[in-house]
Amino acid sequence: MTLSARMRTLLAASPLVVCLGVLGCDGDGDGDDHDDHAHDTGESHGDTHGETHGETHGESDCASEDRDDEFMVGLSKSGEKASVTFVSADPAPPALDDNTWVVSVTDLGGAPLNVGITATPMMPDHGHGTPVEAVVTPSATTPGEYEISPVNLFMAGLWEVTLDLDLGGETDSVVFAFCVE
Ligand SMILES: [Cu+2]
Repeated sequence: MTLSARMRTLLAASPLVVCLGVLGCDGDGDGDDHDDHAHDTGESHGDTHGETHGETHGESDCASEDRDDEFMVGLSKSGEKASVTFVSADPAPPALDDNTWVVSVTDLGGAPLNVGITATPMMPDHGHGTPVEAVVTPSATTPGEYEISPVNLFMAGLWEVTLDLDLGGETDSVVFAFCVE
């Protein structure tokens, strides 16, 4: 028996190879739908948000970025003790350079919290932040509401903005992620 003949015999005898061959021939046939659907369920949430955004149709990096939050008034992140919710953003959605955000901070039950906030923008893919310090100003009229400005996102790409909360003896933090271009 020649070497190649032995290889063919081994390949033909292997269920794995036969199975791969069948799948390969089947390609995108309907037979696989059950498994694929189960795998995709987790990701479809993000896609749904993306579609409501509507305007990103091009080939830009942000269009293919899936680690970012889709901005909307009411976008909210919860830590272990507090929730932070967007009241407004200028510009909206957040964009390159200086941004002014107004957020509402509550406990997990929705009651306004009096907190200290430190905003720290970082670009996770580049490992740098911004030298521009955001100033946090409590609203004079609305408990739990704070203006954060400037949130300086000076480079195109994905930014993660961590809001560290000083709850008076306790701390918490939330992260908002936006891709700007
Ligand atoms: Cu960068």
